[in-house]
Amino acid sequence: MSFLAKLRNIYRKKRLTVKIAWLGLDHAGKTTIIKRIMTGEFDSSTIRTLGLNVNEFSDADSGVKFISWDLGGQETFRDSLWQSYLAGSMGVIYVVDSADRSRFEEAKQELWKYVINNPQVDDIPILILANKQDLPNAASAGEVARALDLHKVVKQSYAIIPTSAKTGFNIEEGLEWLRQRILEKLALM
Ligand SMILES: Nc1nc2c(ncn2[C@@H]2O[C@H](COP(=O)(O)OP(=O)(O)O)[C@@H](O)[C@H]2O)c(=O)[nH]1
Ligand SMILES: [Mg+2]
Repeated sequence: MSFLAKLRNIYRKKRLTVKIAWLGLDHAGKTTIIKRIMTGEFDSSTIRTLGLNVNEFSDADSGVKFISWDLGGQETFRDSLWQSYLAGSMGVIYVVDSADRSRFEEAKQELWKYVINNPQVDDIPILILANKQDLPNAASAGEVARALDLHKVVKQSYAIIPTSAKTGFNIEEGLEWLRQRILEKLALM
């Protein structure tokens, strides 16, 4: 069963919208992965562009809302809409282009600035996707983890997994980790 189908049960029982924030540099693969997850239920009318780099995707059937934000090349993080969205999110998914080593440093800076060192994200689980594994020069998830300094993360619960939005490799498996964290959270609510 797919990620959305599994979350549908939560929505039917609790009428609770599950919000998930997708972050990463532009071109990492966020939109492609979201479309893949929403295949069959996805059409362009479900995308709302909230700002220059922000898109929202909703699935009425499962009550799942994804908001996707391109990081990089922006000086401020003052967008109050975005801050409140992050605060109400049950998970953060950070997508990295594993084949673009020239932007690993930038990906690390943005991850630490907007996610790991952001007080709004202190108790939100973080799933990092080392995407584009189908490309021959892609760095392994271990290499991406080292480049992002993940061993220094202490506050949050996180996981990093290799994926390919192109082939679909590991996407449902990776999201399963996040779904388990969400279920644990809901059990406490
Ligand atoms: N080879 C390969 N290309 C990918 C993968 N994921 C995304 N892309 C491509 O990378 C480009 C940027 O993807 P997009 O989803 O728009 O990135 P976003 O800016 O993070 O939303 C597009 O040309 C995608 O087709 C992947 O896993 N493998
Ligand atoms: Mg996009």
